[in-house]
Formats: sequence, C-alpha cells, structure tokens
Amino acid sequence: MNIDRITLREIRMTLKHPFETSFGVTHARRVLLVEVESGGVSGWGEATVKTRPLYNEEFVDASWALLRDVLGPKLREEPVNAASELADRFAFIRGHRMTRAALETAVWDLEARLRGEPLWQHIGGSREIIDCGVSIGIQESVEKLLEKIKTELDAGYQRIKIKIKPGWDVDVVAKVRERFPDILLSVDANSAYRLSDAPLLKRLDDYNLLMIEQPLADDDIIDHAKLQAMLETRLCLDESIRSARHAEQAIEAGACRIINIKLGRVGGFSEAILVHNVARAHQVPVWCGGMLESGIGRAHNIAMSTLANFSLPGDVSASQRYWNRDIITPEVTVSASGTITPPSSPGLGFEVDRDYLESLVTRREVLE
Ligand code: OSB
Ligand code: MG
Repeated sequence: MNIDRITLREIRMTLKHPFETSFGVTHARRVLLVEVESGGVSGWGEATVKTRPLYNEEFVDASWALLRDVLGPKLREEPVNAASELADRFAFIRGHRMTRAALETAVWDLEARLRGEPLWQHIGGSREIIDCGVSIGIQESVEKLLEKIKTELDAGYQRIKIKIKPGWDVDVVAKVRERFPDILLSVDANSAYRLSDAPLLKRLDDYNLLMIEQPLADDDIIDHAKLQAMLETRLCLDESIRSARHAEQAIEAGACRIINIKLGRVGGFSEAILVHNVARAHQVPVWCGGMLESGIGRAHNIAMSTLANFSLPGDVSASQRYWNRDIITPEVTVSASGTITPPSSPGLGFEVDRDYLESLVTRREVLE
C-alpha cells in the first residue's frame, strides 16, 4: 500500500444529552478524523481523545499536532506492507496511543477495503452478533437515573452501567437494585476513589454487580490488586490497561477479573488483539469500551467486538443515543434484543456521509 494522501479533519459534534463522569461533563466533542488514501480508496480512523486531558494525557490539540508533524510523516516515509506492521512503526512514541490508533485503525480499514473484505473478518473476528449495553452518566437525581435505565432496558440493551463518584455511589446503586432486581448492572468510577475507600466499595458487594470498573487511580495496578482481594465483586480495569503487558501484569497480580478494551486506549487493532489474547489465555472476559464515538469510531468498535473473547456486552450502542445525525450511513442501530449485526460490506461497512461531514469541518490539513 502506498499512502498517497492523509487528510486530517476536525469536526464539532454536539451530544444529544450531556454525559457526566467523575471527571467532568461533556456537552460536545471535537472529533479528530483521519482519512488515508491509496489508489483512490479511502480508509477512516477516529482519534477518541477528549478536548482536555481528563480521561488520560491525550487531548485534541496535542493529537492534531502529533498526527500532522510526527505520525503522518512517519506513515508516509516508506510504503506500508501491511496494517499489522504499523503498531511497531509508531512504537517509538511514548503514550498518545489514541492518536497512534487513529492512524493505525484508518489503515486497517483501508487494507480491508482494498481486499474487498469486511474489517471485522480481516482482523480475525468471528462473532456474527454483538451484545450491547449502555453507559449512563451521573444524573441530577436518582429518579432521573431510574427513568433513563427504564428507557434503555425498554430499547433492549442487555447491560446497564452507571457512572459513580463519591456522593453518588452506594445509595444510588441500592435504589437502582431495588427497582431493577435482576438486570445485569455494573458501575464505573473512572478513578474517583482511593484504596482507603475500600470499606465503602465493599458495601457494593451487597448488590450483585457484574463488575466495578476502574475504582482507583488511572495508572494503578497494585492497589487494585489489594482492593480486589477484599471484594467479592469482580473488578474491571479500563484506564490502567494500555498494553498487553499491562493486561498480563494486572491479571497475574489479581488486580482485575475482567478487562475493558478500548481500541484507542491501547493504540489500535494490533495491541487490542494482543490484549484480547492475553485475557483469553487467562480466561478473563473482555468487553468493548466506548468514548462517545462518532460513527467512524463506533464502526471500528463493532469490528473489534467480533473477536471471540468479547463475551460480555460492550458500551457499543446506537448512533441515535448520542447524535441527532451521525456522519455515517447507515447509522449504527441496535435490535430490540440489544444486538448489533456486523456489516457485510468491505472495510468498516458503513459509508462516510461526506456532504454532511464537510458541513461540520472546523479545521483541515492535507499531508501529501
Ligand atoms: O470510562 O468508559 C469510560 C466516556 C468517556 C470517557 C470514559 C468512559 C466513557 C463512557 C462512555 O463510559 C461509553 C460510551 O461511549 O457510551
Ligand atoms: Mg470506563
């Protein structure tokens, strides 16, 4: 593959509903998209970074600069024999894995399209149906939260995850459980607690949660292992797992019994597959995390979720939960039983709605 041209675009997309986590509220996303072209065929990737470095160290302006000045030129320096070699080519960069992934995943899409094969099959996926859950942000009242949960369950979603933070945790979970005794329910703290909060987190053991996601520091493994030893409920790591090495060490240390894989967080498909394989070798289930993606990132998440060990419902839900209008056609839809069927057309299997996309562009740069 000769990469003839790389186009960076930034678009602004406003969420239908603000999304609140323990680290802040998101109203809109500045979405950074990468288009890579070879012989008139385009592949697409999305940098799942936030506007500010609140989830991890990455943020849109840094990502843009890195793509324009470092990663873009590195990609064009020599021909690409296979998408699978790019993780190594970009490995000289420390961190900024979501930015590396934007380019890496775009080339995977391009390669699959050039071969005329669906991306999910090209990466070795085998699941012909993906189970979907939803992630529900912190709400202004418990009543509002219960209503939201009801709406999502009625829509068919198979698992409810609620965001927690100090002051919005055990009591809220108790009320959700009281109202919905049998649903698959989990909580995500996005690093809002310390090990000294173990007694409080231990109280969550009473509510039959599927998991507690990332309660402690975003770069921690050791304290999670100490906490896991005190709890019945399974811990799931999100932020702390940036590589297969982290996954191996976290599992061996007993820091988690489930792993959330985000394609961006680990640097793209090559590393995501390695994380998936490490977890599978230890019989640790994985599921696909979300970063409020546009249709492009969402389509990549669908492809990743077809790998065999993605055995728990992911945070991959319908375009319409986030956006009045998505940038792909068709939009991502979820069946009444809470599933997505991976597309059968080449690459991502969704077309980018170029006219609509162009109307949203706030910044563009072409590297050729
Ligand atoms: O921790 O999973 C997370 C959104 C932004 C940052 C971090 C997280 C999330 C979500 C949203 O939970 C999942 C989604 O895309 O619906
Ligand atoms: Mg999370």
